[in-house]
Amino acid sequence: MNTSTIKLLTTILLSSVLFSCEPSNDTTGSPPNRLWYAQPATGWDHALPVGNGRMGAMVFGDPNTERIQLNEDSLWPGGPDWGDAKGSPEDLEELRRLLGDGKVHQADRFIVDKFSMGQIIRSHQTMGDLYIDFQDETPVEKYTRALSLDSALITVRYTKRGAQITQRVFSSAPDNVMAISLTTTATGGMNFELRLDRPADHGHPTVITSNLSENEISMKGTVTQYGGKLNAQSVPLDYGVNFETRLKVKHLGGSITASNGRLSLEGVRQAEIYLVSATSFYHEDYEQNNAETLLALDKSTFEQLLKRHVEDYQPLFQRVTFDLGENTLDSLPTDLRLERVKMGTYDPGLVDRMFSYGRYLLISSSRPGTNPANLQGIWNEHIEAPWNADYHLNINLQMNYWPAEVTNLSECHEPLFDYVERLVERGRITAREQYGCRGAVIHHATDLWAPAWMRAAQPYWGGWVHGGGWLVQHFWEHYLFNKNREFLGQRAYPAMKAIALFYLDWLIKHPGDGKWVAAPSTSPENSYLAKDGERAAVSLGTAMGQQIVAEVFDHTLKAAEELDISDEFTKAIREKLDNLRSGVVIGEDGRILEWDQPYDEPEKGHRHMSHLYALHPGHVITKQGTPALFAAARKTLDYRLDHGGAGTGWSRAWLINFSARLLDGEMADEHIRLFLQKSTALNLFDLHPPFQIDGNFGFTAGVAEMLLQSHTDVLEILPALPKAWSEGKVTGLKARGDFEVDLAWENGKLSQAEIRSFVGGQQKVRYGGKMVSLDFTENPVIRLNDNLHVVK
Ligand code: FUC
Repeated sequence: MNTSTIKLLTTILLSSVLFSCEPSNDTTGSPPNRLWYAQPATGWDHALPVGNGRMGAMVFGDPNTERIQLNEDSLWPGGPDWGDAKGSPEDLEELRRLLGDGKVHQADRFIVDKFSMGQIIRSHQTMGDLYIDFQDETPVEKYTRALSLDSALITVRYTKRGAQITQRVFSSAPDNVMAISLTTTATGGMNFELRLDRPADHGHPTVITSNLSENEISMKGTVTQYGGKLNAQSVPLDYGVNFETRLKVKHLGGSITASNGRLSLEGVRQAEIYLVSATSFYHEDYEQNNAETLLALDKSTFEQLLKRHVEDYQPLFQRVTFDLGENTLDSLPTDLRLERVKMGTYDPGLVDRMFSYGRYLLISSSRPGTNPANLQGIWNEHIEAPWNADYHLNINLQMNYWPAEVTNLSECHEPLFDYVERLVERGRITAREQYGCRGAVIHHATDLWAPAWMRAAQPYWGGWVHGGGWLVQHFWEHYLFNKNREFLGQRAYPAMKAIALFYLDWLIKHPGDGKWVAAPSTSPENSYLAKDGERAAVSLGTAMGQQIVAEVFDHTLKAAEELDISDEFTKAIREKLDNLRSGVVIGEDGRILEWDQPYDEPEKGHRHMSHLYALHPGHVITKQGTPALFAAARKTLDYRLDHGGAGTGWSRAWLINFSARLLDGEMADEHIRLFLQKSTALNLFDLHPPFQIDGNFGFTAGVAEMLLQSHTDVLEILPALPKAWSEGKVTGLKARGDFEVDLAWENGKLSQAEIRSFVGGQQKVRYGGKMVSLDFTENPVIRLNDNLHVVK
């Protein structure tokens, strides 16, 4: 054992002794489902997140200079004015000619030159920071900082000069406010200064004012991006979303004064700080909106706001519980617990915490009426964030929503649908002007303004047209899970139809076999070695492209059938689907081909495993239905992993989902361990690195997939349970067909399953090699034992 290991073990031992009596600060009682720490955050990804879907914060819990980093989901520079299309249908013809002639390097250059808007810097931005300066460095004692997942509340508590200080923070959806309360038991109260700040954008600061009569500070401005770039050209953006953030403080005892944009409070025993924020993206009259929100707040106390917040949050969060029966380590701070895991000790309790955390993060970053969760959810401290904290559509945005249906947070999926509908509208212009196609095309990355353009400085990461094809599957899945016909007819079908229509026009006949192929095509972020041994990206079809087109056609036809639609359009899809080039072709070495031909790969362990889309999130490759492909998928994954695959957090999270679909609990478990060891920050945020939230959501979805699957016509119970999860229980998971499922297991074996149907009908259920067919028409609730016998 080296000295750092000994030091760590001693810390862990001491902490468990010191903190084993750390009381629950939960509003809901025990057992506390929380992340907690025995010290202030040492960095941004040690701080704890709260959010109401639109407004978020990272709470550091610093007793000297507290920092609460603030976010709002529409703080973007620029506008919808950077165009929709580049290039022309004639350019597309030329590109296809080059490909047909095997001039792939020329095709690579051509696609970028003619169609791409190039590299773009236009980023989601931080709202700034609230600082609470206590200006008192007296050491504190009995420090705890906790995020309760049960009540979406952060509590920081410590003693300073013998007095106990408590800080609570939450972000309320029903009251549209971020609320902070500070209390002290010191009879003389406490002194502190409040200030708002925002990082300057290339030397351009945001206007901050304070107004004593209102006990207020406000911060107003326009989101700019003076370092903006379009197509590698510097394009300073001095326009964007206008915003106003207002802070109002109420205090008990003591006094308050304002100067230099700060509020100084002296001798107060209690302070309540309310932050509201509104933007021109959501409201033309956003200042008026803030004024109304603040006025409404006057009618409630902090405790009433907290009560309403918890009452709003809990019905979502409590729909699902997951417990692996290992809560003995809850007395250990979360960062130390994670350190133990990184050193090789397994901790199932941390796995169920991570699962719940993913649901907490989705509820906190994606609520009806907000923008969808971006690459960082809503938590972003930058003016120029990594990858602009935007919407990447070649896996990342989709992964954010993988847990939405199966973990019973269907409403949290809604911002994605609103957003995709905006994308489809702009994508219609792009499809028509750029390619001469009907319907809508959506490329690989976009932002608040929902342009559907191609954005590629390099063809291998940007020359991809299947963002829309992948995204509309979410509409179909939402329907499968909820069986809401109105949603299917009014929202899902029109979106699916727009994309299917594009593909009808986009497909060409492959010069080799004459079958329909989506070309030009790339495989997300990856390249192949062309005949001359040089890297190339664009090709005459890719596995993922073909798989997505097939799925769009198949699901659009199914949707049409449900809606009793049969017309020229459905006929045309049927014809093309029947003659579509397969996207799941097994190569000579037994792996699934990623491109239209078996090329050599320069990056054999590439993080994207796009050619396995048909295994997950697609439904085509299954053990029972396609055993040869199932074996080939396994081989494909093994090969990627043998060459150093799953190098990013989200990639590892995808592996958990793949393993579950391969019905291999041990493999899933291994990737869970590796995710925690290699890709998890101290606050349990996923690390690409840096922080990228997709991995958190992918993790939660993957765990759900290990417990319950419903992507075929069979509901699979505990399909990938690892040995390490010898006992546990999960309640409230959802299955396609509108079922809710509770499961309990002991010694690695199912002890009871309860399946609740909301629409009735027949359903096949499988567990441990046994299958039964159940009729829910008479009995909407059916309980089964490990033999799948119905029990009372
Ligand atoms: C995809 C990935 C990268 C990164 C970026 C935001 O394109 O290939 O790893 O996650 O999105």
